[in-house]
Amino acid sequence: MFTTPYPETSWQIPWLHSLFGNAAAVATGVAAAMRRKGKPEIRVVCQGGDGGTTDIGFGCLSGMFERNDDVLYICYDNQAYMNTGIQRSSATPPAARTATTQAVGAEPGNVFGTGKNLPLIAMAHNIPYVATAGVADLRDLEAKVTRAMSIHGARYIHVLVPCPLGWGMPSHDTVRVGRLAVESGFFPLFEAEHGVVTASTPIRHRLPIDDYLLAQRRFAHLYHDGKPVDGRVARLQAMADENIRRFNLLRAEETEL
Ligand SMILES: Cc1ncc(C[n+]2csc(CCOP(=O)(O)OP(=O)(O)O)c2C)c(N)n1
Ligand SMILES: [Mg+2]
Repeated sequence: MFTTPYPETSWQIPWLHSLFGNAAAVATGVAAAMRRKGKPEIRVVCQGGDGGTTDIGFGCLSGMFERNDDVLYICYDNQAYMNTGIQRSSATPPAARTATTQAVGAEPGNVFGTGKNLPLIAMAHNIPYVATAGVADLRDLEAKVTRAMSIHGARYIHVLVPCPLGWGMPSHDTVRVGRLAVESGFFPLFEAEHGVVTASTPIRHRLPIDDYLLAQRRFAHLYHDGKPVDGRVARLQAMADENIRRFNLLRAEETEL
């Protein structure tokens, strides 16, 4: 919405807004209309936040994947419903403080063992292309969009986008924190085709999860005087370690996956 405040638009191509819940279905319809009009060369890109993608529009998106509709769907994941006031989404990581997962009670912040991993769910639909990307390496993002646009059928790119207000960090740290998410292993960068991982970006300088968590006030309740207050930091570290193992992120050189 911020790119198109009436009567202006920053898009120099045709665009339309859908409802929150039906973005993927609307994109499917546009692609079908273009096909029917004999203009299959017109490509359709659909964009949504993590709330719109992982929760509210999830059913329509799964349908779009399942039918292998010719649409590239891009999710900008800032890990909560940010423009309505930082409510938890199913992309909010464990322990994170949001307006609806306050840092109080027996398990402060977002509950462990909840949420969903949309890139892996997209892969489970066996669609032609799935990728994750971040804001710290724009060449990587560009290459993945270019690759996605060279393919037909349902494609999905999941971009981790730090939210200074929601994550509790200065705006000028956006790229740094985005890089820490990747270099700690907490957010793996990879590509997959037809459900199989085909590439992943190795971590150049592996960093402890503390570097990522301590940079954000949404995780401040996990530490006292810079030291973890309980075992939850270790659980988050274990999640990063599991990503590193699963996506082979610490290899010395490129190897076949
Ligand atoms: C069906 C529906 N439910 C709820 C809303 C209210 N709403 C508007 S924006 C928003 C949050 C969006 O979160 P996300 O998709 O993650 O985007 P962000 O603001 O974080 O970029 C919500 C809940 C709505 N517009 N439509
Ligand atoms: Mg969001």
